[in-house]
Amino acid sequence: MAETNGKLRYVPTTCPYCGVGCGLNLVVNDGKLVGVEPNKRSPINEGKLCPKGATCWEFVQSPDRLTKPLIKRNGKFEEATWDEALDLVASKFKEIYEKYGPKSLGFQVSCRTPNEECYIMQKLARVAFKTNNIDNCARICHGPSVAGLSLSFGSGAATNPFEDALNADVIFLIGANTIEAHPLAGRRLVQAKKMGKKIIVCDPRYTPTARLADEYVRYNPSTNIALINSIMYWIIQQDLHDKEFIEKRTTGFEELKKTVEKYADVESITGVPTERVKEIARIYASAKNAVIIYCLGITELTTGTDNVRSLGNLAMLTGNVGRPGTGVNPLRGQNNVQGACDMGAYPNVFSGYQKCEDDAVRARMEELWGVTGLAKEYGATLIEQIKQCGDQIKAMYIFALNPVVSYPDSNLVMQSLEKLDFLVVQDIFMTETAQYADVILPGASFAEKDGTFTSGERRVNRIRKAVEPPGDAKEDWQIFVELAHKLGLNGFDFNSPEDIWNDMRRVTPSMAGITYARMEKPESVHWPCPSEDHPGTPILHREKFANPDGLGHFFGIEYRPPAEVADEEYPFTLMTGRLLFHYHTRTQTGRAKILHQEVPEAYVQINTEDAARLNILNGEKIRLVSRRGQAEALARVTDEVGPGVLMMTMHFGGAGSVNQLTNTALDPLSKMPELKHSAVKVEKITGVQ
Ligand SMILES: Nc1nc2c(c(=O)[nH]1)N[C@H]1C(S)=C(S)[C@@H](COP(=O)(O)OP(=O)(O)OC[C@H]3O[C@@H](n4cnc5c(=O)[nH]c(N)nc54)[C@H](O)[C@@H]3O)O[C@H]1N2
Ligand SMILES: Nc1nc2c(c(=O)[nH]1)N[C@H]1C(S)=C(S)[C@@H](COP(=O)(O)OP(=O)(O)OC[C@H]3O[C@@H](n4cnc5c(=O)[nH]c(N)nc54)[C@H](O)[C@@H]3O)O[C@H]1N2
Ligand code: SF4
Ligand SMILES: [Mo]
Repeated sequence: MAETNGKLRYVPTTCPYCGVGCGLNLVVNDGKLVGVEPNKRSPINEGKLCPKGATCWEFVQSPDRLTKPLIKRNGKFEEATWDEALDLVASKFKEIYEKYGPKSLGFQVSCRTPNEECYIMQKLARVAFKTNNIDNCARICHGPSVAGLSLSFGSGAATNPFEDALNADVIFLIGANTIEAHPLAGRRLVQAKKMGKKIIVCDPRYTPTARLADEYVRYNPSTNIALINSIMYWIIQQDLHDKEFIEKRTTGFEELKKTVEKYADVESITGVPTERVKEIARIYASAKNAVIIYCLGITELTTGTDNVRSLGNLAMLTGNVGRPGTGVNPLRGQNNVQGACDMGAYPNVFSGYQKCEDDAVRARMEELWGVTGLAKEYGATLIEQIKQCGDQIKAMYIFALNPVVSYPDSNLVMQSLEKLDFLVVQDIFMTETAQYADVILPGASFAEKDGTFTSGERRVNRIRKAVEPPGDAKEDWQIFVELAHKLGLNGFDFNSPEDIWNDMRRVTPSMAGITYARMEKPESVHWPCPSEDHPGTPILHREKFANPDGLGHFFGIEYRPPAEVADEEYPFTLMTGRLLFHYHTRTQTGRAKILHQEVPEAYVQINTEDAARLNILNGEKIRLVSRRGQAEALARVTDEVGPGVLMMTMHFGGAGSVNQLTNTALDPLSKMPELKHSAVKVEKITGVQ
């Protein structure tokens, strides 16, 4: 904690980083943040925080926060008044809309910012410009979870709360490095282990989470479907499937059974011997209660939606849905990625997943919002918007995202942004992406505004204003209100985030019962919550699934290889991911001293045999080259990845930016790019370093 005059104020709020949603108090002294303390009353983190949560106040006070609107003139940013900046944004967007129509605009919504801001941005885009070109970064995160779980269970959200893992006998983790990426959910795994629960971890990499496992299964990257199908084959073979559950609550079992018959032996694809698959099948299926927890190792592939549906199959096959200690749980990544989707920052749904294509839904929204002509058809997704820049899309509004570092194929992203007639970036820092903007709007950080974040367990948590934004920076919701007024829109007379929340509740049946007053309790409320006397719904699908027929749907799903596989020229498989101390593009964690010092530079894990063969030493800087670009990183020589496999950090920009290498090939169902799999070659960097 920084120095203080002893008169401290404690403001309860929610961590701005990951989707666990830990409760913390911001400590304020003399109008400035001086530290944080964990909220002991929060049932989520029970008085604990991870290193990111514990330092989340530091970036707020960084001297290089954006403090004034900036307009680019003759290639240089110049300070401007809010009126100048917003007049320009309003007139440019109007002009382009009138000239080229609704599909010429792209709106990219953050998952870092409160529900209220996601809601108002999508409302503004839909009402003012009659477009569905609205998407959020769930597209490159848990888009396949939304798509896959919706198809299997009728709802795209996690089925059970984090702490419910303690009620399971077996915890099946796949493609999730929870100890580093969701540390306070990881704490539940440590507790479960102490209670004698069995933990299975399937990951191509031996991660800090894998170290917790009773059963660790290493398999070849991106062969998830082959592995899961084989596990299901051996469950059925060993007669361990739940016939009563299948009969009463599901449909499509015969199709599944027929498909998995081809997957008795998958060693040639996955690298896992059949006896081992049989054993894992027995352990998972014999549990009274077993929960599946997964993350990006499942979703960030061109098979993302199929991978998720395969996990749905596995849970239903063993009757592990709808009770404590069971379910299929995507660990939602960003602090408000669940919320951004719930709020309708999506190209085919309004808030609460009400479908735009449904005439009755649109008619109701038009009536409630007092407008006409809302768009019906599916809009362009995040990466599709990038690909359409300069062609179909002429202007773009990027709200609290850093695509130049975080989207696949950075060179393509930069070229695309350059092709736009007009780009607005609304951020709290001058990012790699903001450099491409025509107008930069300075927003406010989580500590400088009120609102709500919805965590990965569908719990809606309050954030509260502790300090004022720096300089002329404005709370982001206010920027949207003012822009709406400049555009002459009705229905945007909001005086507070709570006003916006109430407007959202009015149009969203599944959230209607969650008031700000109810969120005063540290445990808050889980949606669905249709009325104020409804207790909320921590566990989904108890009696029936959310599909229209009330049943869970099995799908027969075939294994498909990734879009780009290693070959003679690019012989390594590159996976990408996170480490404990950094968050995404480091605009925030890079400004927390301790976190920066822990890992100041990009690194890549390479297997000991490969390193020896290529004469690469631990700690040496090496170059990775793909068909799209190149990046440099320090080599970490290790057996945590197998031969032929590399794992590089995703957090660094510039020369160490992994997305210079990654592939934009998309999952056909969810449009997720293949961030977790591309083919690269490794080069030594010669000369003095
Ligand atoms: N410290 C920190 N925490 C974060 C974030 C952060 O940036 N930093 N970001 C947050 C966000 S938005 C998200 S979405 C989550 C992500 O959380 P995670 O998904 O848990 O994290 P990742 O490191 O991206 O990837 C998880 C694992 O996928 C594995 N993997 C890669 N390919 C495959 C495969 O084909 N099959 C399987 N089974 N596994 C594979 C990798 O080895 C890696 O261990 O983390 C959240 N929490
Ligand atoms: N290769 C590879 N690439 C990946 C991934 C991977 O695993 N591998 N993971 C993907 C995933 S899961 C995700 S979620 C994305 C994340 O990608 P991004 O969301 O683009 O990454 P962030 O760094 O979180 O960007 C958030 C931006 O919002 C700003 N910001 C934060 N809070 C506020 C606020 O309150 N107001 C305003 N105005 N601005 C704010 C920050 O300064 C920052 O610039 O990256 C994806 N990219
Ligand atoms: S686990 Fe996630 S929500 Fe909790 S303190 Fe760490 S980053 Fe924040
Ligand atoms: Mo994410």
